[in-house]
Amino acid sequence: MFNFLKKNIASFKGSVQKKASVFYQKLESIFKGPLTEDALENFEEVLIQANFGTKLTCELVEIVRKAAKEHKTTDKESLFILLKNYLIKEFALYTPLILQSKPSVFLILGVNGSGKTTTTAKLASFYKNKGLRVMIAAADTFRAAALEQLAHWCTLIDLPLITGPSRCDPASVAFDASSKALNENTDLLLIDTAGRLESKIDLMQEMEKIARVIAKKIPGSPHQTLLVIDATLGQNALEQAKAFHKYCPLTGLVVTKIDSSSRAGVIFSIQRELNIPVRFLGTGEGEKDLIPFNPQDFVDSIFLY
Ligand SMILES: Nc1nc2c(ncn2[C@@H]2O[C@H](COP(=O)(O)OP(=O)(O)O)[C@@H](O)[C@H]2O)c(=O)[nH]1
Ligand SMILES: [Mg+2]
Repeated sequence: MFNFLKKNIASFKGSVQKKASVFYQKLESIFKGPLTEDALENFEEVLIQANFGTKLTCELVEIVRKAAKEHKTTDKESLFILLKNYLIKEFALYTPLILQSKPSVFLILGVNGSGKTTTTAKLASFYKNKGLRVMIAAADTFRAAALEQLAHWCTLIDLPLITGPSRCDPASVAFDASSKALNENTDLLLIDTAGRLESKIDLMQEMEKIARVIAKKIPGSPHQTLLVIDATLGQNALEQAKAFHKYCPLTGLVVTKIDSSSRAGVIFSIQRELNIPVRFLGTGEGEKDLIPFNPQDFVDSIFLY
C-alpha cells in the first residue's frame, strides 16, 4: 500500500516493498477478473484489513459495484482512477503545515513506544536541514533511558538538548526550555514527552499542565500539538487520538511505522472521524525516515504499483 515511499526514499527495500506489494497484489488479483459479488466481497475484506473503516469501505465497494453494474468502467486502471478521485476528496480541507511563529513550539505526545522520541529527532533533523535553529527538550523525566536516547540523537544531529534532574516535573523542563528558546533566538522548540496511556487521568492532566506552562511563557504555544501514533495499531490508534484530543486539542498527527504496517487506511478513518491532519509519516528507524504528509502522494501510492 505504501508505494509512495518508493518515490521518496531511495533505500526503499525489503519488508516495506513486501508489505506494499501485498496490498497491491490483493487489489490486482481482485480486479483482474470479472467484478462478481465474490470479488466485491474480497475487495471489502482487503479494505477492512487495511483499516479503511467500515463506512469508507462500504462507499468504495459501492463505487466499484456501480461501475460494474453500469458496465462502464470495469478495467483496473479506470477503477483505480475512480477510487483515487473519491479518496482525495477526503483531504479537501488539507492545508500544509507552515511555521509562523518564532519560536514555534511542537509538543510531541503519545503512548509508550509509539515513536515519540524517534520522531522528535527526525523532526529536528528535518527542520535543521531547512536552515532553522532547532532546540529539543527532554520532558520525559521518568526514565533515565529516555534521556540517554534523546541525548544520543542530539549528539548525532548536533543540537542542544534541554533537560532537568531525573524525575523532576516535566512541565518545569518544558518551561525552562521555552525560556531558553526565547532567549537564544530559536526557530523551533521540540518537546518530547513521556509515554502515557489515555486511561491514566493523572498522566493526562500532567500533559495538560505541560501545555499550560508553555503557553504562559510563549503565548499562543504550543503551536503544534502532535500525537504520534503507531500505524500497526490500526483502529486502536483512532481511539487513542480521540482520548488525547479531549485533554490536549491536537493540531496534527504523526503516523509512524508505516514501513512495517499494511494498515495505513487508518489515516482515512482518522481524517473522517477527527478531522485532524496527518502531518508526517514515519517510515523507519533512521534520522531521515520521515516524510511530510502529502494527500495526493498518499492516495496515489495506494494504487501505484
Ligand atoms: N520501523 C519503524 N520503527 C520506528 C519508527 N518510529 C519509531 N520506531 C521504533 O519504535 C521504537 C520505539 O520508538 P521510541 O521513539 O523510543 O518511542 P517512544 O516511546 O514513543 O518515545 C524504537 O525501536 C524505534 O526505533 C518508524 O517509523 N518505523
Ligand atoms: Mg520516548
